[in-house]
Amino acid sequence: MDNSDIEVEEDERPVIKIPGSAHRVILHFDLDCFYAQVEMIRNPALRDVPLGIQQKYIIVTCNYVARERGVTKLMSVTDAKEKCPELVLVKGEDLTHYREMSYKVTELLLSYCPLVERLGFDENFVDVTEMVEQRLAEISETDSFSFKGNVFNHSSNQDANIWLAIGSHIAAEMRDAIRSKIGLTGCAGVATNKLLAKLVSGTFKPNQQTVLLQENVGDIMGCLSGLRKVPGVGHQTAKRLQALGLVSVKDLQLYPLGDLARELGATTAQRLRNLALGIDESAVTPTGAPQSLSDEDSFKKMCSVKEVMAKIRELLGSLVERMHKDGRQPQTFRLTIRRFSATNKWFSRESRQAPIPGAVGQKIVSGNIEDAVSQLVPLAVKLFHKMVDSNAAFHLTLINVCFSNLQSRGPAASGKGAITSFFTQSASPRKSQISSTQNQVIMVFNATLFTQNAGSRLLDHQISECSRNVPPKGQMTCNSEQSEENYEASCSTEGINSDKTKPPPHVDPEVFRLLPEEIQKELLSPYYLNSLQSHMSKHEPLGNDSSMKADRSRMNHQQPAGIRVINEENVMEQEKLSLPRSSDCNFPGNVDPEVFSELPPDVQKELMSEWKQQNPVLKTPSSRKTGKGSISKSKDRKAEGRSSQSNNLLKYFKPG
Ligand code: DCP
Ligand code: MG
Ligand code: MG
Repeated sequence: MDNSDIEVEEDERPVIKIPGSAHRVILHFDLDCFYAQVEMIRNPALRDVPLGIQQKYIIVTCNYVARERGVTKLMSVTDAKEKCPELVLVKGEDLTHYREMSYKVTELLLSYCPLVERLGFDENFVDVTEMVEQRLAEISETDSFSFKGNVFNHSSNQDANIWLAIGSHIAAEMRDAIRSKIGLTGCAGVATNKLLAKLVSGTFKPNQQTVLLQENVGDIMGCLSGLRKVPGVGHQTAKRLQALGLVSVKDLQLYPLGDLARELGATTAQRLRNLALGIDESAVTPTGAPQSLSDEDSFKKMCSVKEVMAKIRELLGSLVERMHKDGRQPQTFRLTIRRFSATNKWFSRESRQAPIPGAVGQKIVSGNIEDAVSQLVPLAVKLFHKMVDSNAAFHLTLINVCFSNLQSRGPAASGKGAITSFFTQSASPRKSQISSTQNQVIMVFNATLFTQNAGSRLLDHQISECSRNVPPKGQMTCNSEQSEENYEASCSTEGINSDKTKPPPHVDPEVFRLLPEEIQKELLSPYYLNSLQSHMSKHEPLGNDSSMKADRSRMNHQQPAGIRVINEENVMEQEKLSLPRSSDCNFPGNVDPEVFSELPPDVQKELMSEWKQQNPVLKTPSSRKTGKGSISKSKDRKAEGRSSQSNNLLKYFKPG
């Protein structure tokens, strides 16, 4: 769309014509005071008292009784107590029950319609277009249609949009089911796209629903108090727009698109313009099982190895339990730390990863939790020492443990790794637990620490937006699935292409969507795709073992290609490091040789024998040529990365 699609009326309110999207019916659900509702279900005595959910020193949410008394979300505990001395506080740092309830809601919605996309813990988008079409086909022309619930800015002379009217009935049925089957109330928005459905769902709260008619799109966009209120416009983008003198949504609607394109690039300019106009063609993308599971905790100061080990053990305890319930076998373990930094408080994460010995992985799968944890702790500590010189003083503010590269184990277990297995997770006594997207975000984020171009700065921001779940004071446990933050990724906004842009093969779509446009483009360029293809075929394992191939395709599906690239680089490092190797057994691509060399001998032996038995997942020619040293390595590197483009791409994936 360009300026010609906007007609400016005399009062300068743009009339928006949206091609082709009028018949999509998208619902957005947002549960009421979610954590507080869960606690009220767990303890009905809390229903009628003002209730605040506390994480560290912040009230992350409060029930509507407390809201009536002036308590607001994200208020400090001190302020909240001042406003409402009788406020009852419940600790909300263990997310287990919230997660369980959250997945129950998604599961229930999925029983109506397959197109359900989670957004944070308490929100879901549902594309009910097909359901509406079916109902429409079943009704006779004489049936009259009314809207269920509220209609935004409704006036009596408006034509009823039959599609949205049916959508409002479906939304009401779904909300009824969520209330009667799970016991939770919530709001719903009914509109023609995700952006508008999300915007309108919160207009009447709590426990209500609202339809947005196409003719009121301009009204709802005009109601937003600033650009930052547009879902998808993050802090950084709002700042860039402000530098151009654009503060209100209307400013952005009316700013010449050509000028905006000159400042921000054509794609970003168009996307932002569309957002300001309420146009969002992104699809409701069904949420699958997480591609990684992790757990983390943040704290003010951790400065001894003893404390670090204790924290790692504690985090691993609950993570291994969750992994066991998931049913898949993790292949890779990653440790992430955050050092204290006065200037860059939230974004200075570093991580190292290592393969998990099969025997340990199997212990996780079979539920031998204690043993698995005991064997993982030394691995984690080795990774820790790779990042931190414990002879010198150190100051950590966060530790994250993560399992990735999750492999389903045969048909019997394959269903367990599906999303349904996340609906039934039972209690485990941990604070913040993170899955899927956030981890991928962290992984990409680590890459950005080492690059200094505009693209990576934007990416830093995208990630900061996605991780913006830690309050300014830094006291709060980091929750992974926060809705507002994730919306940017979910709606493919903030410098991200539309969902329609397909990632290249072997690139995780979620990670892809988070990349800056320049990088997306580079990854999609024929040059890169060709080099990727020849690269992949170079590393195909020999032979025709179909089971191996199946495994590998699963791995590729679960692990972004970039990570694979990292690992290959690490393998190449072997020669320089002259690390242990066997002439007939090569390290698979995901092995960090330095970490390998520091593993306990029995674990090393176990891994070596495993690799001997299997073909390595990814063979790197240079790692086989012992004795040729760095010359052959650099030759190999040159040959592999002759394309400067693919070389450029590597830097975005290089680990810390
Ligand atoms: N949450 C959090 N930290 C934040 C924001 C939210 O831990 N910075 C948690 C607590 C909320 C839940 O996420 O219960 C959902 O967030 P919402 O913004 O949807 O808020 P609520 O559901 O609590 O209230 P509302 O009725 O306004 O939707
Ligand atoms: Mg919400
Ligand atoms: Mg909510």
